[in-house]
Amino acid sequence: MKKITEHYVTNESDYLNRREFIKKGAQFGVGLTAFNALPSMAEGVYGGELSDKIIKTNYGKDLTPHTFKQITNYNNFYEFGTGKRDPVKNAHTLKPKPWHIEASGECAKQGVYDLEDFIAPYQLEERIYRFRCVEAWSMVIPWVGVPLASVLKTFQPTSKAKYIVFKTLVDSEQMPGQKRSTLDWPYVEGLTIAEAMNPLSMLAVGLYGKTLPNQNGAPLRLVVPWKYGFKNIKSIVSIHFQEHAPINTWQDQASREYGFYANVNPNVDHPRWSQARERVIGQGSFFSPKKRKTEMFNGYGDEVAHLYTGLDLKKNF
Ligand SMILES: Nc1nc2c(c(=O)[nH]1)N[C@H]1C(S)=C(S)[C@@H](COP(=O)(O)O)O[C@H]1N2
Ligand SMILES: [Mo]
Repeated sequence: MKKITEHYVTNESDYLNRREFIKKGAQFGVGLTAFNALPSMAEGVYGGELSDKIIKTNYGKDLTPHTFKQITNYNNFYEFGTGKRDPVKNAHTLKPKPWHIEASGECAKQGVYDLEDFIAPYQLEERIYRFRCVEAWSMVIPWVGVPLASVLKTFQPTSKAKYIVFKTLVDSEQMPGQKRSTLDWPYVEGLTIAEAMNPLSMLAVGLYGKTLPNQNGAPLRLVVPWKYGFKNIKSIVSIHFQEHAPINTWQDQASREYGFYANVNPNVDHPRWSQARERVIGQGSFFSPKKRKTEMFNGYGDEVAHLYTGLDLKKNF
């Protein structure tokens, strides 16, 4: 019995059919509540087991990832507070299982999907990517996830769909930071369909081979490594296809400072600070932090520069 409990709780992506799980639970006299009580402890802040069917890729094989501790203790997730340590302290109230994602708008396969069913068709991949926040700090993160392009193929956007728009959960019980109007909830982010189809774009379900810790956006978040961190929307519950460009959360907050594209660019400064260099988290000292030069498109120009030919990147920041 213990074995099955652990199996279900710790294998988020083991594609265990929900009905079969309920059957097994009944067979062993275990109710849903018993199972549901466990994930927040097992996965909670620290990340639970993922399927061992994760393939390694060449993405970032020459990069040295930051430690699990660094990646999970220095976060931006305003649904849990605005301090960098607030998410790790507060995100235990988020319940990443069960989790549903709604697909809507200009696509053939509209509907509400259980996360396990949503992710099941795809091969999980590990990809090590640079991560660059607009606040001029950076890390290297070993994500686990699936190419966003594969997910788009499943949902079949219509010819009218020009943009994909993601939304984060709204639930102030699970996300106590939403009791304050720090941002206009839900957090919203969008990409052009061409950006979403780029092979670099992924939906992450884990990092360091484990399910996403709550503070990193469990159970599903966007990863677009050539863009500033705020594009990488966390804890996604909605994917919507539409014809017109959305107004994204930070763009809405301060349109002079944050644009739609938010491509990492050392030549376009933020109105209040330079973007020429970045502070590498955990390197150097407090008084003398280690800095590196910001790379155009965060180092992913070969893969994405063609998306922006002819576009004035100073105007379209
Ligand atoms: N829903 C939601 N998603 C979000 C944020 C947020 O506050 N809420 N912060 C963004 C910002 S500004 C950054 S830098 C990254 C941080 O991701 P990390 O904490 O996993 O490093 O998440 C992004 N996604
Ligand atoms: Mo950020």
